Amino acid sequence: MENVRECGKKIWLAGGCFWGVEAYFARIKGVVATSVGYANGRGDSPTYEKISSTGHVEAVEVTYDPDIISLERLLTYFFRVIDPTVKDRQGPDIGTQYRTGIYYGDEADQACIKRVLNREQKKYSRPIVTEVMPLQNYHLAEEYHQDYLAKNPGGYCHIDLAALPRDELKVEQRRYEKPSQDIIRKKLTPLQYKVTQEGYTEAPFANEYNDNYEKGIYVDIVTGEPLFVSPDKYESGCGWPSFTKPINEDVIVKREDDSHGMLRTEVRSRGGDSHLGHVFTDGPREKGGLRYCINSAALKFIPYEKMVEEGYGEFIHLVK
Ligand code: MHO
Repeated sequence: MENVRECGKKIWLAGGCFWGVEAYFARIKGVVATSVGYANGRGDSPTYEKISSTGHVEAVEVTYDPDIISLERLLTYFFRVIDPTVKDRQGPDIGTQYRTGIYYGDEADQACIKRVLNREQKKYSRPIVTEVMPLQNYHLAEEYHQDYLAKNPGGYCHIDLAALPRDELKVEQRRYEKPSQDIIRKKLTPLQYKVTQEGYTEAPFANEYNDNYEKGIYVDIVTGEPLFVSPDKYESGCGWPSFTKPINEDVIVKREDDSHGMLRTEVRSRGGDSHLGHVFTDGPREKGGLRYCINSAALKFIPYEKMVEEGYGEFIHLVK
């Protein structure tokens, strides 16, 4: 077998129009690559126009790191977005190319697939018709179909991309690398620099986002890494933007801080290693009891309407 750690493991999933299915799996933490193609049909040169009669199915090749996400969890998320009881159709799309299927390259995956199918079957009175087969062939689809929804954010999508729990959302650190000190100095205001690079705390109340209750996402001012979303912001009265939680635990780093004669927990960003603020345990009980008290100067706010154009489209469902 291939070295799974280096190359990842692969599974091929068909859940109707592959645009949405690919966008969905591409967002999952532990999924290292995706592509879309035509699987298990006749003939060597399938095209989007021909597959209604060649038996190919629109499929997504999912390459994942099994140390981060198991096949079982991947399949569980797959079943959240398909109707496995209908034949040759998903959403409004009809035809054999829209049948649902799980295609494996490794015989050893069969047991896990069966286990998930048995469990899913209990949710339906009608039989599950999702095909389970070895992958016989897979031809990459035309370039314009690859990452279609990333390239066409408002494009047709038949599945609910929000069916993914937010803790499973991948926020790729390598997209938000920390620039050199030189660049940071040029790009930030003196206050933003002091806060993020030197751990300074800005004045309460008279700061940019304390009173901002617009819909949108808050990102690291230094790297653009997504950190917080507006539905988690609340009025704590402390004078700084207060959130009950970050987008997920991956994007922040917590550190004990005993400066100024207090024992506090500092909150830093992961990619940029910026000082953001502190987290306290006097937050709203019903929302977990935490108050992330964050300096406005460490953040950039991107309003809901601008999220897609600024490259944060994959987080839009967290803001709605
Ligand atoms: N209903 C969609 C299906 C696209 S998918 C790539 C369309 O016709 O655009 O099959």
